[in-house]
Amino acid sequence: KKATRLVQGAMLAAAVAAPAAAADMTLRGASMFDEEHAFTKTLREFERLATEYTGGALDFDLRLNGELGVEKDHVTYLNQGVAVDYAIMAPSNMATFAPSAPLMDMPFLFRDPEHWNKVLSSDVLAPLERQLAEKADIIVLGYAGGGVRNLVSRKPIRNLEDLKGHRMRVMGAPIQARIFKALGAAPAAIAYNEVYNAIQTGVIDGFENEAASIQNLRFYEVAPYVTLTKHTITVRPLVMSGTAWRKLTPEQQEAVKRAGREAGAFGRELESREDGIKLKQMADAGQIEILEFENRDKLLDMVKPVQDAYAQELGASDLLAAIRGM
Ligand code: MAV
Repeated sequence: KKATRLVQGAMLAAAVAAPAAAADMTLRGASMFDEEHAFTKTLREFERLATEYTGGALDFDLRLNGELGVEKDHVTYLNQGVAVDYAIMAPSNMATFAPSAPLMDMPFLFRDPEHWNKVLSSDVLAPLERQLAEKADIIVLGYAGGGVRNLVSRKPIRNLEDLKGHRMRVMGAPIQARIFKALGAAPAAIAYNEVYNAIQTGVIDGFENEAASIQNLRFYEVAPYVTLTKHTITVRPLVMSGTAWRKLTPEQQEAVKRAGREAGAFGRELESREDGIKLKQMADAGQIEILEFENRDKLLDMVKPVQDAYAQELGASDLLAAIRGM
């Protein structure tokens, strides 16, 4: 009896001392990777900052290792307002809900890291954010990314000749297949969690991806050749479902937005800094062989008409011109 009362007393004291300890709401997040991946670290930073800025009003429950599926699943959940409240994802996975979102994910969009950085530090992508909110009910809080995507294959690819007819997986957005078709490859949209097996069984001969993910999911085990086409510098929005967003007070929305923006910047710095390091780690460990692509500049000329046509179809020619002009 006495012991119970003591415990109750202690609990009461603790409650009085820390009145803000209990959160108002728990938000569930999803990552396809473990704690080591830049996306997961970015989401952790977002949680830390959002907790701080809301004075502990929000709790976070982040599910890792693809427990809640791949990004293609996450985007459906976010759109429906079920199962996942926040995540980081490739805009190419949002194509079904917001057709112009993949524009920010288009291969050869950015000249170099400086250009990429300039675009992401500006508000030039605001029209795409509006479309995401209206059509997909998904709120962009910030931008992570910063990995450089290269060809990853089971046979060496060194030039356009090798690329001819190359059976490779691309992300689901039609613009991805169009770009790689224009380069002579034979692209197929395959779910990310089927890529490893598809390469292993010879259904495809490769795909394209960035160092952080090649390493985290051990794609090098089945596709050890990495060809430096450097065709994409990734833009990976940190997003929240409109359903979760509307449950927040205006103050909490502001806090979460600030946390998302800052966590995104943290993630961009992290992933872009680690990109080359991770490639080298895998090469030094004998996991990958790094190859140059002959006449890489020629690829730019080949895809430009495809980019132009795609932007025009979306009514986004001005936006593309604005991005290119930065
Ligand atoms: C990498 O893991 C990330 O860029 C992720 O956002 C993409 O969805 C994935 O590749 C992919 O290629 O589907």
